[in-house]
Amino acid sequence: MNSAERAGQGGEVDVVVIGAGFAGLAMANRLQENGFSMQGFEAGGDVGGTWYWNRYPGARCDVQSMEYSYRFSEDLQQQWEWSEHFSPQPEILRYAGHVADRFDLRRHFRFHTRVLGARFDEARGRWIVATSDGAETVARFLVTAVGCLSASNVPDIAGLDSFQGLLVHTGSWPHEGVDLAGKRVGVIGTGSSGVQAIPMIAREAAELTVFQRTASYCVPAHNRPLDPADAAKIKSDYKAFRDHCGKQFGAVTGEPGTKSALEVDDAERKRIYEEAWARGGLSFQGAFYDLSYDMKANDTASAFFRDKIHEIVKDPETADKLVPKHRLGVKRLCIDTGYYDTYNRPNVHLVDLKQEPIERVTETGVRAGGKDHPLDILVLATGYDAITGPLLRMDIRGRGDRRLRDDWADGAQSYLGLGVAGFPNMFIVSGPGSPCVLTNMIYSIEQHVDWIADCLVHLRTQGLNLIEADETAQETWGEELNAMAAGTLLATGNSWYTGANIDGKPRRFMIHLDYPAYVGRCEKVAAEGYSGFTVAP
Ligand code: N01
Repeated sequence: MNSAERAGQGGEVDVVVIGAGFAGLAMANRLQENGFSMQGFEAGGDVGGTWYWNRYPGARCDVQSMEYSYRFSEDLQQQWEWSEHFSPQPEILRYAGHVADRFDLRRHFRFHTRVLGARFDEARGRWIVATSDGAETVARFLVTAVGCLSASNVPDIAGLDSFQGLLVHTGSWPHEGVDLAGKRVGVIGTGSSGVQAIPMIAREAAELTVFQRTASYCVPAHNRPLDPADAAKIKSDYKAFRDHCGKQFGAVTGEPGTKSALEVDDAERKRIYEEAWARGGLSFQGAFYDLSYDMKANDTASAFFRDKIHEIVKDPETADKLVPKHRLGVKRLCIDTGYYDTYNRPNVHLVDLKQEPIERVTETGVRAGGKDHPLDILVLATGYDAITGPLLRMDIRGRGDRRLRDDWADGAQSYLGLGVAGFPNMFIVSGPGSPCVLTNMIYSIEQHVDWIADCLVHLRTQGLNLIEADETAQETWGEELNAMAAGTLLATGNSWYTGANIDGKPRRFMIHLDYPAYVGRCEKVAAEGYSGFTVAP
């Protein structure tokens, strides 16, 4: 009988893991390797997390395939073959399934089962985890592996419920697909998801109306089949490649530029921007080293985008609307395939919500700026209640029945993004306060999972049963993060990074900006016998 079966019969497990995305799978693998019993829960019908849900047309990763994959098994990374430079969603989902099969991980999870809440029973020193199937599972440790972008943001737009056509969110796209052919489709939202979906939808739909509140900075992906020679080169010493990634700020390749945008003349600046554009991808932001903090340097990037958009988009009025009005770096760069060019199609219409705000959704479409836009399908590409959202949608209660929701009412607090004071024996994978969304997620997930597994082994070896972040260590960590983020565009902007995209959410930037330094800190904490945590028998 495996640990999942024991738990199903009211048994107790060492660890409950919430989520079977890349974090949950990696955690299950490490727990299994180390002989811990576990019960995993997953709301979806299978493994894959974000890649299970995000099946919208054009969904694709913006970190290159050879990097966006696990490094824990040399055989796996040698044998798995990616077909494209940036992997499409179906291939990443197949990869997750392959990993689950290969390491026999599915047996640890109960699918179609959502965790509703978890409470720490102080007297017993156990977590009691309540799930949507009505069951309660008892565990010594709780690991949340719920993802940072998994709680969809459905905006409070008047009349949304009254729409009689098909309403879909990119983050929960119907598995059977959506028949777009000959339909009038509307898309609200032009972040990464919208920017990927819009060109694909435009090809199939009869008419596509895009409702844009904020124009995004979009850089071409220049996606292509993966060159077997490039893959072979990386595989010839995959470890060295991974180690190199781990030394970068975001655990991804792409060296930042060595020049200031202001130290070169106009022609040279344009040449360097054009080169970055031709290379494509997120590394555009590093074309010059000072784009993120020197506003004059930043202005040169905005000017480049303005010219580029006007070069691509034939109608000058539409091009004007597509030119971002905020600074490059305030929001995440979008990586596109034919996004701007899509607006040259006769069946694509752009509504600038700053000029023509949405008044309401009606039974038959969207009314904006006094005009009705009839629609058969309305796509919400409106993003996520990021990082804290998936944690706070569950009712997590720690010591003395204190609720995580209350503790985080003014913003998240954590120690290392891994533990929270008052919530003993709970670990968060990619939590607020860690580098999480500013890294190659699979890379930083593995670091967290390894740290947690090593910690559990340490506790077991030392005969210890309790680990809990100290309030003071947590406060100091928060201060360190604030100091690190002070003045950066990312930390001050209106975006999901700061919580500004969700009405009523406290604005707090809780992302560590330097992955290698963060890893060093985690290692130091562990080497010091988990300094900043209380560990006890
Ligand atoms: O979400 P977003 P996303 N009325 O929050 C608009 C990752 N990701 O799903 O900016 C009208 O970025 C909102 O407008 P505004 C990636 O990290 C990666 O696109 O708030 N509009 C914005 O335009 C990414 O950053 C990949 O003014 C409303 C859009 O909806 C993150 O996920 C692919 C509105 C939301 O954009 C989130 O991306 C996809 C309203 N009431 C996602 N509410 C890749 O790997 C919101 N909006 C490539």
